Amino acid sequence: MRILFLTHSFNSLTQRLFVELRKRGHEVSIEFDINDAVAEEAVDLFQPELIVAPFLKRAIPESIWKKHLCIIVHPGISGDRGPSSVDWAIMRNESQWGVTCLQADAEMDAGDIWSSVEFPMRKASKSSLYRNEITEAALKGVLETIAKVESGSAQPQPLDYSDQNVKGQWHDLMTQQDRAIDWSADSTEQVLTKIRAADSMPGLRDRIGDREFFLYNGFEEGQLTGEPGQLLATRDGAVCRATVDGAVWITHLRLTERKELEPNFKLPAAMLLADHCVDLPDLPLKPQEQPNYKTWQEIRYREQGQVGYLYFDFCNGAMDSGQCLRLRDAVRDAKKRDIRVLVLMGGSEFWSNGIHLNQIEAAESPADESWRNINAMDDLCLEIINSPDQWVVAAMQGNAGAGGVFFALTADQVVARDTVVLNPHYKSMGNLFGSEYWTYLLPRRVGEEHTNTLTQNRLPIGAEEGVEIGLLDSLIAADRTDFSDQVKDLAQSLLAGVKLDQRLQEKLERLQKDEQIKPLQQYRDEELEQMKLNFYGFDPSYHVARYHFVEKLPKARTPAYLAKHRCINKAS
Ligand code: COA
Ligand code: THG
Repeated sequence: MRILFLTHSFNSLTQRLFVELRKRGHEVSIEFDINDAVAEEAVDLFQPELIVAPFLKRAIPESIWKKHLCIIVHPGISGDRGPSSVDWAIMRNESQWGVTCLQADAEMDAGDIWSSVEFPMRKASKSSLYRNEITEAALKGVLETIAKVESGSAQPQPLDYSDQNVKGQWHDLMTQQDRAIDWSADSTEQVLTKIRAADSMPGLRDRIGDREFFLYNGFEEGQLTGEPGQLLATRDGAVCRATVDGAVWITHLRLTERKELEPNFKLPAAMLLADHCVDLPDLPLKPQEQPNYKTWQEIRYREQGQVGYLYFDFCNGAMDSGQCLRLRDAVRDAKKRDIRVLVLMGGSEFWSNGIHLNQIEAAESPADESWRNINAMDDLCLEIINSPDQWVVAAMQGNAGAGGVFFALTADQVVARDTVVLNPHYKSMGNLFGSEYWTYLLPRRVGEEHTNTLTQNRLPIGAEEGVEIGLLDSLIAADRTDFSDQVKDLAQSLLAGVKLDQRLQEKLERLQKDEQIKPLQQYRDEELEQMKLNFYGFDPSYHVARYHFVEKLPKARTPAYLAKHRCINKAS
């Protein structure tokens, strides 16, 4: 079918539906919901057989839904309606939630129901639920809806609140008043629930000292305590804050109002609270430390027999200079252990999204911080490439973008969860050339032709396509809970396998041969030569694109590489 996506942004859910529907042979084009006229023009140009709204905040105008079947992907159980569905479900501690595909019409979310898919809720942030359970349920519901539409016989069910299966209801937009934490009364669990329901949009507004912030990314702390609301410690950029029955780590903040020259985007909490943190103890945790109480540990190293597992849960997959170098040191230490297989487990939410654009934007000199960050990232990549004594596996549970994808290719074997979406390109960030040894790592896996299409098309690809073209080695069909079990089985089979010595020998010989043809240093120098131009040259497009990204400026139009309907007609 010819399907038009009408969407607020090309977010992770929209990308996953895009990848999956195209894989099934549908022709999909995308239009950002900028205003009614733009949407009407897109419909006229593309003449879609179906319109799908994966992530829409504005009403689709009657001029469209009267003439075209429009499916709203609503992140709620049947009968649930309103703009803050997931927020309320988290705040109410719902045990079961869902995604409903309903037909757009005059009343918001009251249209006929085409499908409704439910899932058990998980104690997680709104964006984590969105990237996982909601995306999987939405995909299932959209495929079910398309099958019904294609059948020509199935009809949607009118929303009928007298039906006992319709358990949802209307909920208003959640306000900061609804979300507010009372540090003198709320338990740790209540504080975490409130932060999760607002993470990452809009963030939970709270006062710390004399400033107001939005709070993001909370974790339970099981040992430190203090006066409720009191700041207790810092760790790797996060701050620990006491509750009535324990404490929480908060890793990121955003100023609600900014003064002259202050950043108003998400940054490490300790950075924005610098004045309050000077008297706080900094309590770093080494990756190999295994506290027997709940706490926050960004980089974790665990060992089972001769297999090492390195976890790195970087918020939003963004890796600043410090994080890259701490991870490089953790890899270096792991390589000294008596292990023969090293598994890079990435994070539970993201594998990696490359260098940290927010930290760079906030730096005194964004050009210098970009340079520091990309060199730290390259040092990490080189540390992994040069691992003669271990077989390195990259186990991608979460999505990856830009340099984060090529960082994964430094491993000898790359496996990914079948739900993963990759964006193996830098071009969305101005004319950024990219580094992470991609000019060495990508062609040797996918060849010249795929290298060009992947890096020039700027489109996301699914894990399955990644394996088909050789970007990835294999898929792991798993949900979040048993992904790591399956990775451990893989690692144990590698360890037990008779071929491990041979694999290590072959990997060493291949690297030596490649270095004779062209030293890795030369790949790095050539990439960084281009990046130096991106950072310090006359073309400001990287700095402009980064500013737009970090400040979340709305797009003025849908980029041509997404709005196919605007190219076809231009060409014809
Ligand atoms: N630096 C800082 N923050 C980043 C980031 C990066 N490199 N990549 C993603 N994020 C943040 C986003 O700002 C967003 O933050 P929020 O939760 O506060 O809104 C969050 O991570 C999720 O990103 P989002 O863009 O919503 O995810 P997506 O699945 O829709 O898109 C990408 C994934 C990778 C296409 C997109 O995040 C992206 O283009 N990131 C930048 C990649 C890049 O250019 N890296 C630098 C060059 S190596
Ligand atoms: N029919 C039509 N268009 C739609 C929907 C529909 N567009 C998307 C919409 N469903 C998604 N669901 C909602 C439900 C309620 C609200 C917005 C999207 C809503 N918005 C507040 C308002 O408009 O006043 C503002 C909320 C905010 O500030 O974020 O109530 O079913 N044709």
